[in-house]
Amino acid sequence: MKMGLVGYAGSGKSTVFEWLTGAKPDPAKVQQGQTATADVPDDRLARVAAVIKPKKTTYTKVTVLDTPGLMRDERKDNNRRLGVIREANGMVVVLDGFSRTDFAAQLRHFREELLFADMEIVGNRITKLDAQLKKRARPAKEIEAEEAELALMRRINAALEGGTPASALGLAADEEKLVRSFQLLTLKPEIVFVNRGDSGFNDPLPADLLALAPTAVQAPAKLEMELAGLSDDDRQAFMADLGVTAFQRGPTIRAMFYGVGREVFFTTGEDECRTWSIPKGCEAVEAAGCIHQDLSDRFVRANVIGYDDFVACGYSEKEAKARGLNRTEGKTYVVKDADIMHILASS
Ligand SMILES: Nc1nc2c(ncn2[C@@H]2O[C@H](COP(=O)(O)OP(=O)(O)OP(=O)(O)O)[C@@H](O)[C@H]2O)c(=O)[nH]1
Ligand SMILES: [Mg+2]
Repeated sequence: MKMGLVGYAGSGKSTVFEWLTGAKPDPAKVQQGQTATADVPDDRLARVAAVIKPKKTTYTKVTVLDTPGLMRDERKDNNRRLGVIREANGMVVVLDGFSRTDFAAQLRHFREELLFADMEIVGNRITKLDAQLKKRARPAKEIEAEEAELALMRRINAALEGGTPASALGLAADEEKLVRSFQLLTLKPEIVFVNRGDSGFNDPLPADLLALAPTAVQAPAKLEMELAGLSDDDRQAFMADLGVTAFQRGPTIRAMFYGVGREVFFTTGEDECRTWSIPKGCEAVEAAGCIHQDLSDRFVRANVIGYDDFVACGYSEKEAKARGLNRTEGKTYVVKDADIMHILASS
């Protein structure tokens, strides 16, 4: 699960990168992008582990990608800069909330950059397909496939030109497959993060921003890093002074993770308790593949306990079994967030 931090130059992406991952970005590697990971905190897993006391507790991670910022006045290089996030599964749009107050305008402009970048890619593809279709004496099947792709590309292009992201077209599964290799930016799930300064972080986000991005979140990234570096006593005093009631780093990582359509399931045992990242609403056989491809290929069934049932049974599998709350599910079972799963595979 890779999330790209994107935004205009100086909006604080590299600061947010360090805040989230604890890793300092290397200024020499800014142009090609750099990654580090962060655990996705989960109180539910912490509670499970506190009772089961496994040898190891493992939180699923997100990989965070720092990218070069876009230029406001010199757009020429922006498509290359945006290219760095094409391989990411989702993006975090970092808005400057410490030196500017025009959050909605920043987001609107940034989304236009995404539209322009996709239009260039789709436009190039249309030109290429047009040229290819002029060549004669080829198998009818090949021509048919190219015509279908061309029609789809024209539809996407018309949407982009009208200011509509490709994600709003509701592409069918086969259409999405057809365009997957182009890694269109406006198809990527997005979450908006307002990088606040030393004040204003307790204010609600403005309505015009929420109208554009209802799941937007905010935090004072730099301030939290500075506070984290203080002694306990100093930290408490400064937090009280500044009005920081709780650190937002953990909730922000969770918002990023859930905001782009991920969920988790749990595996539990004396050796290890852990969360596994899955796409929201996936089937048991796909979830099994998130642990290991083999488990998916040789999937037989899954034993599942819903998280609330597990809690009601005192985090005991035995008790869940005794109460008939340990269900046997097949390949197509739709996994719920925080399900406790044991996957059985054939040997
Ligand atoms: N006061 C304040 N300054 C910040 C904050 N976040 C970043 N800055 C400052 O803003 C400047 C740019 O921050 P970066 O994190 O390097 O921004 P960036 O988005 O990575 O910039 P590019 O890589 O050039 O696109 C630095 O001088 C930071 O110290 C913040 O929350 N508060
Ligand atoms: Mg940077």
